[in-house]
Amino acid sequence: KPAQAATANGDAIVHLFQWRWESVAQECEDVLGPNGYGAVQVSPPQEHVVLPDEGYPWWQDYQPVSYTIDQTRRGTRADFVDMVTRCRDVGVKIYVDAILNHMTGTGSIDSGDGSAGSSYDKYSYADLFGDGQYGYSSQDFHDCRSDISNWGDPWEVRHCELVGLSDLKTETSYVREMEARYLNELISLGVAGFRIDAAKHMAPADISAVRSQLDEVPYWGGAPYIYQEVIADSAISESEYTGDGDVTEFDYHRSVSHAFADGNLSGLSSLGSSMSIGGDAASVFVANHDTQRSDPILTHRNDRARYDLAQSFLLAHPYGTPKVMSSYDWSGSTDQGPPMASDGTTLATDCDDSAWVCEHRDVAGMVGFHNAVEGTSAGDWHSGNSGQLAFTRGSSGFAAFNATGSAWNATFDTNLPDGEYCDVANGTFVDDTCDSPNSYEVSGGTLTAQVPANGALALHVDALG
Ligand code: LAG
Ligand code: CA
Repeated sequence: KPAQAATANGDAIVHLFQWRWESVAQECEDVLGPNGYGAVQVSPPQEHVVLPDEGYPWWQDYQPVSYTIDQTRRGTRADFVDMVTRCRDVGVKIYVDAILNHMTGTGSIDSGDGSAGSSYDKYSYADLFGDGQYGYSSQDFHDCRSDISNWGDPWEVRHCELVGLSDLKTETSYVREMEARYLNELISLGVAGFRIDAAKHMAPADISAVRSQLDEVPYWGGAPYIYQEVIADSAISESEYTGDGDVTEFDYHRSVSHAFADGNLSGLSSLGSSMSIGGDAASVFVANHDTQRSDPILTHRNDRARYDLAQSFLLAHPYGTPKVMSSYDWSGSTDQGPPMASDGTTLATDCDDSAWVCEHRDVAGMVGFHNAVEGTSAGDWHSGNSGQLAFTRGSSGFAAFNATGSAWNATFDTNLPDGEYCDVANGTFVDDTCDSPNSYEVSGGTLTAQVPANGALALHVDALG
């Protein structure tokens, strides 16, 4: 076991959607590690279909061709390994978006060569690991070879095809073994967790069976962190999956997004208790790569200030494990891929280029808040009007949110020890340096301040001075 050079940061995740591996590594060193982000969710690292006729859409990456961890549009295996190591060395874990439910679909291309050169067709994949030893053939896919039509029937949701994608027979020991092999190879490269894509479309027992075959994470130790993509409805609930890890809580996404979009924060003080699972099992977010396209409530595109405010709230509130979105922008169709070269491979991220939104940087200071207040509950709720809300996190932090068009001038009872605090809602606090335009004096626990219009204020005990 290597010497532990870095200690792990907290639990906050950032989804660097579609970033190249080398850009993720650089961001870990420059921004994520120093600000306390705990992990990056990276886009799928397995060989995928390549769809030039459809303009190399982002979603080609959700159609796996093999479990080869090489030659995706985001880089090579060596780039991937280098990223895991460089992020680890600054305390940041890598979580992989793992596609276990399906392989490819019938789009413009239903057979051909994948990004690493393996040939495939919809129900046949000759070489899953690039060693000529294992494949999938027709018998490894469910017999219901048509789209899910009755979403009220859990059997259909799990055994028929999701948007025409060939549906793996995940109840068989062979498929489970292949999937565990893939995940264990990622673990051997240092990957510390998995988002289970389309978990709702797999029986919980199938996920359990794969999970039980997983190795311990090297370096950090322990089992990999698992969070499962389940858009719960009346047929399938989050609680069916909590035995295997965290579960996405879409009610949280809807409640928080609507509250900040509408400028009505009054319901947020009872947020945790209105969810169907406990915060310790919930994976929470304001937007994800699907909702920002197919069902946008509040995104970087419609109201950047309110969206940033909502992502700050996500990091300030105690419910769930927060996942911050970091997007690239699109001008036309929601299918549009990330900034790319003419062969469809992704370009390095440049946060100064507006094509890459990099909104995780806007809330970087709030990650330190999230880490500093860990273990405390939210209390002392205070509101000016319905668009304004403030709360304490024990005696470790105080945050105020103003989703109105005018500044909120108030005197607050913070519970904080007396001192001069850096306002991490408007800047960062790294290496004892406050890089924020504002700092505030707390005296006798009291703070007199102006919370900016469509803005926030946040103080915590690890950012004094
Ligand atoms: C997910 N979570 O459970 C991902 O978050 C979501 O982004 C994935 O859909 C989905 N599950 C499958 O992994 C994405 C796009 C789909 C796309 C699919 C496969 O949102 O639109 O489907 O990835 O690439 C596309 C076409 C469909 C076509 C299908 C098969 O849009 O029209 O039927 O490919 O060819
Ligand atoms: Ca399925």
